[in-house]
Amino acid sequence: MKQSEMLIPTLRENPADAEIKSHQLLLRAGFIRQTASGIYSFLPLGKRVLKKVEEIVREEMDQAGAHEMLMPALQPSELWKETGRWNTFGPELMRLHDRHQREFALGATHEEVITSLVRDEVSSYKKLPLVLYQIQTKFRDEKRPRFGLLRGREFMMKDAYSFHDSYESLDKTYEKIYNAYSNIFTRLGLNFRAVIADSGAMGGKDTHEFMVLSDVGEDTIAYSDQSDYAANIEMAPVVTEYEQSDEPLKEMEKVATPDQKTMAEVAEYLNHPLEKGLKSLMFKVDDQLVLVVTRGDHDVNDVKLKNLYQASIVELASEEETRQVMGAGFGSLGPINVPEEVDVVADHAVKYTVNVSCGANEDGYHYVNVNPERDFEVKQFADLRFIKEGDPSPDGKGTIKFARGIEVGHVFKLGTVYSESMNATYLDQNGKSNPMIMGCYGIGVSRTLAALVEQYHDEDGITWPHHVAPFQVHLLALNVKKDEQKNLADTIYETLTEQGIEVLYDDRKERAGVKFADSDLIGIPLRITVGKRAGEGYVELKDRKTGQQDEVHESELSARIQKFLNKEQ
Ligand code: 9G3
Repeated sequence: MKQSEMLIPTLRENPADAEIKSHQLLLRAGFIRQTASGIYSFLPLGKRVLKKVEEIVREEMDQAGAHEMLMPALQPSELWKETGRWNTFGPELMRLHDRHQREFALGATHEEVITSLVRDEVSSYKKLPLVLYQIQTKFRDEKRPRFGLLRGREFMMKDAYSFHDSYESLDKTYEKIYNAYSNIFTRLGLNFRAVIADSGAMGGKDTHEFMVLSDVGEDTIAYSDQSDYAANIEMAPVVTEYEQSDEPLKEMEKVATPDQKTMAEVAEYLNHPLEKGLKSLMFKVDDQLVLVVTRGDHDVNDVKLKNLYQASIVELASEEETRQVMGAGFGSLGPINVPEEVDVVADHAVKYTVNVSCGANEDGYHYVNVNPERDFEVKQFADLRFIKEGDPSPDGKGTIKFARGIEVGHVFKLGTVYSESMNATYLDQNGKSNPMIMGCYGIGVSRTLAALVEQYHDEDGITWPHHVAPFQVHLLALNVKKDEQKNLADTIYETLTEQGIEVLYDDRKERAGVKFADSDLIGIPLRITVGKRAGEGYVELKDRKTGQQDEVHESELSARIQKFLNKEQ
């Protein structure tokens, strides 16, 4: 391809609103342009990379026995009403009316569409298992789109769905696709971990997320320093064995704590460490008010709270709602004398506290020397806190450390959640009707592209891994006005193209400095520079990743390039 014919609008500077490297570099190297907040155009270079990532996904999904199809982005609301998700999803689900005023969703995912299709077309166990996938645009109206392709409102996803007549069959497919994902992210050269995840609103049981390790990742991974245990912090169980303190119980006392609001302020004022205080937060769990009590040095894990109540929505109650029912504001809440309509639940660690402080449910007052069981009741103790670095690993081996991750894949064992609500059944060999057992499996394809740039860049620009680079070779003619340079570069371009090598030919009338800077930004793995020594047939080869460069005569060029392309990353 000749750059003089293409659209590759490179930028010298980082655009103001681009905060992370992948967002900055994809804009500066002319791979994407923003059309609206969270909505992007893929320019030719970006589209070529997207296609290569998709091809690797396709190869591995086909290998795993999945069959590609394509579903519509426009989804009739009726299907989402069958599963009840038309109402459980809020403004994030983009909706519109057609010319007849009928309601539609723009597809955020396709469980409803695929299940209604399979319900209509499959009715016998003989047709199962069935594994279908698509690579298609998804729409999710994120409240705060940010970080370029990492969190967009329109993005490319590979989503697969499997249908089974037994959980053994589901397990087999799940494992095949889990392995296909490992192959995909390995072939892409990504530093990833498969972590145990929380199935959240999807119901079902097993689920894993594929995380690319990155400091800009929004997810936190809790992993063991002595085993391959790794889990999304949202669900990582706490297995700490708290020791029973033998400190004698003291008389409970009410003390004034004027204007002391936060845990830290109260602990400071009452002169005790954080863990000798109780933190009480008021949540709305669906329509139930729940006061969640943790030790002062722990944080409430709202996902664990949600799972404890099997709730759809969990959010912090507002201060006025809290004051109305508790008679006090956020800084003075506690588990003593709580009105009936409020559930009080506590993290396991609270059971082992002795002589601690807690809010008195009266502004500006706290109790000290409070002891669980003696001074307050809880509806139940449960694992309700986030795991912390240094906690014992849930698999019993080593201790927990944290890492940030970008979620690029997520696989779920759904079970019959969707097939029951949509009545997608099959007849088994005894002629009995059963709900199909399902799995679903996603990869954020455009997000994966951004994750690649996060992992593969240096101070000069992107350093694409060979298999996904937009081109294999970048050919620069430094001065196209000089015949010997232009003729040699033209010849090299034709020869390599004939050999099936993908060449981006910078044939523009630009200064050498501009060509070098653009080439470093765009990040094609191998650069050929035709310059001053073109007359003698010598060109310069440069490896974009290592920076190594040397002079090569045009007669050896093809051999050197083949050697470079065959070299494993
Ligand atoms: C929605 C909106 C956002 C959503 C969903 C639905 C996430 C939703 C979970 C999944 C599960 C799997 C198939 C591929 C792999 C992931 N965000 N999820 O269902 F309406 Cl607005 O998408 N789907």
